[in-house]
Amino acid sequence: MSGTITFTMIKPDAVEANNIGPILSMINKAGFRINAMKYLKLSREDAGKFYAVHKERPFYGELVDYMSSGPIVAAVLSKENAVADFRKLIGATDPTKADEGTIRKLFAKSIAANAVHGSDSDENAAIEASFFFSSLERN
Ligand code: IDP
Ligand code: MG
Repeated sequence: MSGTITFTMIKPDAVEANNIGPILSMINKAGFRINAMKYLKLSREDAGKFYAVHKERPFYGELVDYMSSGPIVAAVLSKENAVADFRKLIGATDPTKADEGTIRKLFAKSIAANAVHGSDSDENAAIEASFFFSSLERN
């Protein structure tokens, strides 16, 4: 692996809309390598654990319901400056505020169903990657 890592999920709305391919293509074209990847459906309990940092926020229940509503793709990505560059590629949380050409601007349905997750720090990228993948599964 070269560079630093970030963690992403293609969320249920984007999987449902058949946008796994176009989103992975944008990720690769932006220079990220895929070091690990899996397709799965989160249980409500696991979605709650993943987003535990948000449990006091008003949208927590909605977020957990949504993230366990259908299959997702989880992946570990690497690139120089991976966390910040990936946040730039995905755009703002609210797709109506996301820059033109970003993944959320192109594919998100709403502020909750916003197509993709991206880690917000190197520390959280490591925690989130290990939530889904053991070191043996990462290349
Ligand atoms: P981020 O995904 O851009 O880092 P966060 O503030 O960490 O945004 O929120 C985590 C996720 O919670 C968002 O991606 C989105 O799916 C959901 N979310 C954030 N704000 C709202 C809201 O105001 N209403 C409903 N869902 C929200
Ligand atoms: Mg976040």
